[in-house]
Amino acid sequence: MASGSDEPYLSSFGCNTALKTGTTFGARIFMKLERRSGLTPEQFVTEHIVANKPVIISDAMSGWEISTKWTPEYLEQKLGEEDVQIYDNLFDLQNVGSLHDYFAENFGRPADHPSTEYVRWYTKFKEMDFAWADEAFSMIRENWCHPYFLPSSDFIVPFRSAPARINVVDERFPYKGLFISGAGARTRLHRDPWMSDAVLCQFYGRKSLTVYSPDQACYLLNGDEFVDPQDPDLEKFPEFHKAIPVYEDVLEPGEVLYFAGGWFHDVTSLTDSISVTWNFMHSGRLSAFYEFVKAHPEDKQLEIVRFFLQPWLGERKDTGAILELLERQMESNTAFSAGTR
Ligand SMILES: O=C(O)CCC(=O)C(=O)O
Ligand SMILES: [Fe+2]
Repeated sequence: MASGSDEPYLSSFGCNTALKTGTTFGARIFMKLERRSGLTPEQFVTEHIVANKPVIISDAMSGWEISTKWTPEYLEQKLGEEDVQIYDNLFDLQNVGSLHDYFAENFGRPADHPSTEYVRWYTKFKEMDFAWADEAFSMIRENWCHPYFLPSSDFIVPFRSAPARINVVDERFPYKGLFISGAGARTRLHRDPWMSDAVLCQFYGRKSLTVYSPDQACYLLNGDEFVDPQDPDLEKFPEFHKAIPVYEDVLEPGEVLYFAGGWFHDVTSLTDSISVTWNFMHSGRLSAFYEFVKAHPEDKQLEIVRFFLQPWLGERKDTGAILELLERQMESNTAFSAGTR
């Protein structure tokens, strides 16, 4: 059921519009994200993935025991001894240490000493031994489900030959991770790699969200670098004052957020927080994905695409191999043929 505002995204504030030069906008107009419930996977694909429209699904965790199985105490008891990946406020790995030590140093801090370290404990996405979260996810697999609104087939990344279905609880997805953050810890403004879509399940605590539409890239990016909206370097980002977030909202426990590919987001933990996230590329966005790969053949994060498509790419490591697979997929508009395996 649709709820919240149905107004357009204010995309007229994008880079290529008459409003861009020195316009005084007056009151800043933000919207709450649309909140929906009872959404079928077919509706989700058409109205959000293909339409490239972010949304919060407010009933996605009904029936999950989030108030007992997703608390710091529960995770401490189950996973406290495990080593986790600790990041800064973007995606630079800082350290590997025990989850127990992270909780001790970063949860329950006084308000005037916010946390700055962020546990992003990913499942394997590269061929190397590391403190991956695969084992941890298997230890808590009974405490959640593949969200009911999310399709379980027709993904391009991770790919499965039709009619196989894929389940996020038991299988790897790109950047699938447990996100654990003390109050104040933040994920600075960014958009997710290779235009992929992301899901963020909020189990414990609250997060504030600031979301900009893809057409504001010219105000928010300088090369590969993202502006920090809370401390903008105006020499590097001289047009930042023209950028206007489309949505400002707070994600509450029990809610699931869908970040549509290419949307910029800045996320701050308002309280101690526990979330699970993962990314994907669904066939509903195949042509946008193809155009991205073609335009950015050297993009470092395509390494992760290669990891997930490896059985279909064989020994080839070049981006041309990915493009050929996508072309075949677009021609047949069905799953990659079994013969390519
Ligand atoms: O929850 C956060 O801190 C950031 C989440 C995010 O960037 C994502 O899921 O793509
Ligand atoms: Fe993100």
